[in-house]
Amino acid sequence: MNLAFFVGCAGLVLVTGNSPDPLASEHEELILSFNKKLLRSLEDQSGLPNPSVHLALRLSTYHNLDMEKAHLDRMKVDLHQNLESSLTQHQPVTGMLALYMLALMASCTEVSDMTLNQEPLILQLKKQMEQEKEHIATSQRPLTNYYQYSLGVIALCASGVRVNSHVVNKLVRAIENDHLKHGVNDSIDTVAMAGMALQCLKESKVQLCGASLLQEPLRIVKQKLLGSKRADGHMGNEFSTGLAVQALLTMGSHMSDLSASMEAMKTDVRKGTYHNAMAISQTLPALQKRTYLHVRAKDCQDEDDSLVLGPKPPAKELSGPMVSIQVEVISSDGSTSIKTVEVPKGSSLLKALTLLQDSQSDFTFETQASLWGPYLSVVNGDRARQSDRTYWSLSSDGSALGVGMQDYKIEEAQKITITKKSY
Ligand code: B12
Repeated sequence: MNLAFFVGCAGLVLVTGNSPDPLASEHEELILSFNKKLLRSLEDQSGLPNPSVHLALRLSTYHNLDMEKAHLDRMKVDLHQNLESSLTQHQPVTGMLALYMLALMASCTEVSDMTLNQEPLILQLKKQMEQEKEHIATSQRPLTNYYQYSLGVIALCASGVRVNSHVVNKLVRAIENDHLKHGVNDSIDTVAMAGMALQCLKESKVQLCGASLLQEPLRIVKQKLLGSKRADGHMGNEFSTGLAVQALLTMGSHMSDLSASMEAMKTDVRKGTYHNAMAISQTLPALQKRTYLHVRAKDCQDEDDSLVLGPKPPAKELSGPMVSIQVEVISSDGSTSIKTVEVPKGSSLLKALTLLQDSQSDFTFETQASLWGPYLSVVNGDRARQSDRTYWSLSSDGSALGVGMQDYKIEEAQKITITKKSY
């Protein structure tokens, strides 16, 4: 028989008879350190509070209740105001509003009592979904993307609201017609989110659409997720595996089918692949076998309060040798420019582009804040927009970057290509 108990801050130790299971305790140590890394990200209060981070912290087994409460309060003021002003400016906020609702539910806050610009929060999300649905009807694509559309369905469904059957049908069609893309490639993150949305609907007591309508799209989602598994266990890539595991867990997959993916994520944690708080927030729940659908049954009584952060480690100074990089910009009309800049080894791409902008009068760029960090939005005065389905894609020596401009570090000479693409 397995017995479980806590050993101070060292975490959970599983005991079989008298002998501790070293693998189980190693797993819990890893989770604890990963959880602390996510908690640490709350100390940076320069940007908006991140609802995805909040959601993951609340879904965890381990907590620092004071820090989580302070973050919840910041969300209710800063994020709330930001959403209100975006709504006033008629900007789509589907994904952010959905994540905010899920984060509130995970903190046992009654979302049905809350308002945004004097209207119920839930009604605001319903309206966003109506607009998304209308946009699909006229332009064959959501206003934002199917990742956010699916998050919207999850948030409505998890709060016990019936989701309009036309909204559901649009998601079902998108799955059947293979429209869940990241740029032009398959988006396993989006497939996973869509799968969780449909699974929530299937289990919902208020949903009128029959389980039979959802059976085929759920089968396609499961097949896509399992089919995306690489030899190293990742589904899609390092950053989609956590969401894919979550989705498969909601669909009733057994741990034996997911163990290779769990191992792949644990190897990533050990290697330090996940340093962006957003990446941690999408991976930690899966490592603890939790999913976004657990917010439906969240009980905030008698929670653990054992997570404690030590002093902040000092930031690393860059004083290494200089590295020379070429920066190529390819505009939508195909015109190309190439510039060279010297940067300290280990600099981020963001730093490199800033140095280039400071040294050359004919290169400029702008970024916009996002949950993943700075997103490259304007290059040489040319803006890429969600509304016209264009973006500035990033690659190095011909290979697409797997991370953004703040996380990508320049370790050696290379050619960075920034291309305006349509999707
Ligand atoms: C949709 C999407 C896109 C769309 C965004 C536009 C749109 N309206 O649809 C497009 C196709 C343009 C895109 C581009 C890129 N993406 Co993308 N994207 C996503 C996806 C599927 C959903 C994002 C979302 O809507 N979130 C919900 C809302 C509420 O959060 P948000 O932060 O407000 O969303 C905005 C930002 O996330 C931003 N965004 C999208 N991708 C990225 C990537 C980075 C690094 C940053 C800083 C911002 C950013 O666009 C969102 C909409 O405005 C995520 C999957 C995921 N797991 O999160 C991948 C994801 C975030 N993208 C990723 C990557 C790598 C990129 C690119 C860097 C690819 C490249 N080599 O060029 C570029 C960004 C380049 C740049 N200009 O800075 C990775 C990031 C991994 C990491 N560790 O950093 C993810 C996790 C996919 C994956 N599994 O690999 N993306």
